[in-house]
Amino acid sequence: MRKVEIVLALDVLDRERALSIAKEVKDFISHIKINYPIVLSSGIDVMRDLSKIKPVIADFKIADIPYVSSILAKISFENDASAVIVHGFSGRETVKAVLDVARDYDGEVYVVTELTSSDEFFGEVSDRIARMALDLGCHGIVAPSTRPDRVRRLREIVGDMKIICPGIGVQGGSVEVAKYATHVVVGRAIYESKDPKGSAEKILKDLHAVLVRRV
Ligand code: 3DU
Repeated sequence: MRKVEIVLALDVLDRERALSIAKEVKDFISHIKINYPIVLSSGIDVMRDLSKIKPVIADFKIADIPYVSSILAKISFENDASAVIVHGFSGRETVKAVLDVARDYDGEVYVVTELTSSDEFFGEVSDRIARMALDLGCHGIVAPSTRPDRVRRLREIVGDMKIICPGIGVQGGSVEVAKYATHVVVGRAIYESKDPKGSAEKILKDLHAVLVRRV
């Protein structure tokens, strides 16, 4: 049966706390996603340490000119990221530049289509971003679990590419996206829980229940 895996979003500020949560839940997650909060507060070395526990996705949501974007990607891969996230709205040249760097490291590139928190400027634009990601040979797209209908539509566009869906838990996203996603991103619902391991296990069960129901 198809699997849906959890990407742990570690937006905590303290290095030791990040490592301890990652170790506690490692059996229930496939990846760790880091973002600016942990790197700006505890230094980029934390990426290397976390990558010894699970592959790290560097979610710096790269959105700059191709030259600067390629530097950001290079720094991420040099610090043991297995994948980087780039904003699709930055355009084809930026995404291509990031992809070129990723190839040198055997790394992956995931492209943000639309955010969970707002669809003010998205819609048709995110369909076009998904098509671009597919055309360029990116490895995945990031799509909102808060709008499962959009994820279904984006799945039609990208075929069998990875779809990574943030927003499960505190943001109120729906586990129903398990029907279309390969990965869901969960942060606070795990790391702010009194029982991070139990919470991760429960979310994984809920996702699998959606898949079983479907068969
Ligand atoms: O809401 P949570 O605590 O589960 O964290 C969600 C993470 O996913 C966080 O790191 C954020 O930067 C990322 N993310 C979104 O929440 C929404 C998006 O559209 C894209 C990324």
